[in-house]
Amino acid sequence: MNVRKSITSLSDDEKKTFVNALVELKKRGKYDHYVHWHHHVMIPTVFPYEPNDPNYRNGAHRGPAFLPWHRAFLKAVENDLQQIDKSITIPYWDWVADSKLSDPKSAPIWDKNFMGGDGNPANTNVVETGAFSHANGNWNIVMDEDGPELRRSLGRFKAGNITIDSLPSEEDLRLAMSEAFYDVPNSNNSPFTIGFRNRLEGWITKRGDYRVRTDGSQLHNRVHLWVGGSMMPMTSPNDPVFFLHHCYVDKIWSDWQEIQKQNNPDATPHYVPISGGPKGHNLKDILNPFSMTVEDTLDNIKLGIVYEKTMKAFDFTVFSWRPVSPFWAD
Ligand SMILES: [Cu+2]
Repeated sequence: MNVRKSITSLSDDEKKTFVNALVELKKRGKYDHYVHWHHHVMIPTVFPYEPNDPNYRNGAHRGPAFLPWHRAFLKAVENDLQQIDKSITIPYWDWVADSKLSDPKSAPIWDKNFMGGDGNPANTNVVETGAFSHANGNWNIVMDEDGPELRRSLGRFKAGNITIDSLPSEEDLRLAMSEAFYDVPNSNNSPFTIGFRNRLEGWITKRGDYRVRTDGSQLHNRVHLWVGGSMMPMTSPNDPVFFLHHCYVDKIWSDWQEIQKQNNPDATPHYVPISGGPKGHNLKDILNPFSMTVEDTLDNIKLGIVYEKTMKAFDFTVFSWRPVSPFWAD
């Protein structure tokens, strides 16, 4: 069994092994494939008419397969890392814990001996510390894919009157954990599509739920924006923090599945749609470019993965579903 640990449980040696293995995958030309896979599966979303045409649904985002696709992705990358060192598992970044720090920018994840630090605002947000700084010579990003330098702008995202200066809070996580349904029709990214997947992906904003307190994108999406720089476009796996972020997203899903198994056993497999949904998002659909179906990803134990520090069902109040009506929300 592969135990995926919190980054706060890693020894200095484990951190070093993980970082070196990423650099080695980059050297071997493997790493850049990850960026292409993620980029490629997202391409249909560039069309403005995409939400209205079910044939143009993104295979990995804005729909139910968001969590399965990324679980398959993490597994593929972890297999490659283990070719370099068998002891490696992808660690997770508990950004809810970091949201409680007075300065999340100085959290251990951003140490120069681990993921490296913030970008330099005086130098177009280029990351200048750690193994993934371009100047260090080991982390060249393909020019067509947002390169060549890795960039970050921790907590400095601004668009119009929205600033993303905080990480998702424990309260935000509780809203997700208390969702009883995995997804609801139309399984899209509307702020009114209430359900675990859309909540965790981060599309349920203040507009769709009065219980959301912070402006703009939530949970998973919010973290991409908070890190900023290379984590913003479709090529976001260019920043290896992507994998630590998605590992935590996957852990949250795994914890939610466990809670649902206990509280809601009749609703197995705790996934929809079984069929008839958008292409690539149904239970038996293949998660391109992986040779796995949605169904194959649903049980992380079957994939040989367990998470350290599992959240317990009694840590969360599981509400029965209470509709948040769009009629008086906007
Ligand atoms: Cu993401």
